[in-house]
Amino acid sequence: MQIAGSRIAVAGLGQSGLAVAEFLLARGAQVRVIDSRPLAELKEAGRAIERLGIPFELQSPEAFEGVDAIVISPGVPADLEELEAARRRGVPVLGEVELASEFLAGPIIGITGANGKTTTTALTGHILREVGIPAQVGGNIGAPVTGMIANSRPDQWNVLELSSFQLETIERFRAQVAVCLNVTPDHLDRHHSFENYANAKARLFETQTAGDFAVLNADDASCLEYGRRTRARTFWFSTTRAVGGGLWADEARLYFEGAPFLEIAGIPLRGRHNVENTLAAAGAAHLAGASLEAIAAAVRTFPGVEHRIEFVRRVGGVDFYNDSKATNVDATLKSIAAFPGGVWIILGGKHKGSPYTALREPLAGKGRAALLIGAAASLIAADLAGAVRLIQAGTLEAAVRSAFEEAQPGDTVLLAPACASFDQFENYEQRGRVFKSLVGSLEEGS
Ligand code: UMA
Repeated sequence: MQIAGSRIAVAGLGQSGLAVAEFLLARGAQVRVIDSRPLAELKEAGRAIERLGIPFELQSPEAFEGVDAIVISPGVPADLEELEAARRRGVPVLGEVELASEFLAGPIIGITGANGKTTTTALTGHILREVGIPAQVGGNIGAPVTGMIANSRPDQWNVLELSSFQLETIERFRAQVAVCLNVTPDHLDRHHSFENYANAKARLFETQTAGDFAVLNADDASCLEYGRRTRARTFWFSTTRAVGGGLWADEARLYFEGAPFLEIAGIPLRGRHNVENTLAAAGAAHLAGASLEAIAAAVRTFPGVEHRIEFVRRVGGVDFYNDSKATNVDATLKSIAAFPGGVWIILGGKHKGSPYTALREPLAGKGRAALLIGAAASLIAADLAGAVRLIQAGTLEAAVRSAFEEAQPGDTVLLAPACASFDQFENYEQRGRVFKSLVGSLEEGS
């Protein structure tokens, strides 16, 4: 893509938009930034573009006129009418990841899935670094791919967590090793249907070529479909059965081609879903050149990921866990499955379109109560009525206080909200930090 001298609009001024604007400016483009929120609300990113002298426009049909190309942030829906109109005028509309991939040096491990992406990405990066294979980690996990270009090198792997929002718009972006963990309903508010959501993730496998690898979950129907759609060689993993040429696990160990290489007790992460994540990370790292023995040693030293079933503190015999990253029902189900019982679960936030009824059965068995917060509280109450005791807490602060007042030694208080955070927080990270600080201020014996 011709950048120097081109007029390029960047839609969405979050982390990605800022990284893209800085990158394009440095390469001589005439950049303009567009956001649906006024500049004053855009905090650091707003101040940064003011410092750089990049013009800003509030989102409107006119703001997208008079440009040669448009680059969109992951949070900006690709089917916005303004973008459709630009396409009709012949103006290319690129996603942030698509733009970045043209300039990113080095091979790519791309990791997607409804749940487990962050843990698997961090674990893959950790393994590669531990075994001495150069790697940098980014994407949906925190650093926009565009922000990784400057540090990229031909001999260094780029381990990227990729969301459906980032994959929906890829055309030439290609991962030498592409991983999918599972596909369960998420982001239906944005993608409108499960089929669209699964098709967005499918792009990761459709852009691969014959020399690449697709690391896929043999227990997941969408992954089986991706295996049919890709030109890459498939490398399967399973937590239910032995798979030829791939990785699998029984209740005690992980195996590759019939030989055990890691005992499950050696994985320092709670829950069966983390066995799945470890299989996928091991597969990707192996395809990037790591030996299974070295992979096993590296897995044992993985410190885990913040906001992912993160142990916060034991107060008065009650354990507090932060799983703020559980932003959909499937992630919350996996979180509950990681505990034996006695769970006070904090649920709620911004509704994402899926029902909560799947939580009834596990909560009837393991839940002491569900403490409901945020905009989705009444929807969740309707879906869970009669299955578990419900406490309308409203805020995270009230939920932590009520749970602590009533929980008995041996119980667990778990923030695993099954919702996005944007109704009450900036993002799931801030929600997790607020939870940890509330838990940090609880006093023993109070
Ligand atoms: N905006 C518009 N017009 C719109 C919609 C949004 O202008 O129609 C603006 C918003 O006002 C806001 C900006 O777009 O100012 C935000 O853009 P963004 O949502 O793309 O935010 P970034 O800060 O660039 O963060 C994105 C990812 N966010 C989303 O996909 C929603 C981050 O993933 C990612 O870490 C970051 O890029 C770096 O790659 C977060 C996330 O929640 C963690 N991801 C979802 C998930 O994991 O479930 C997919």
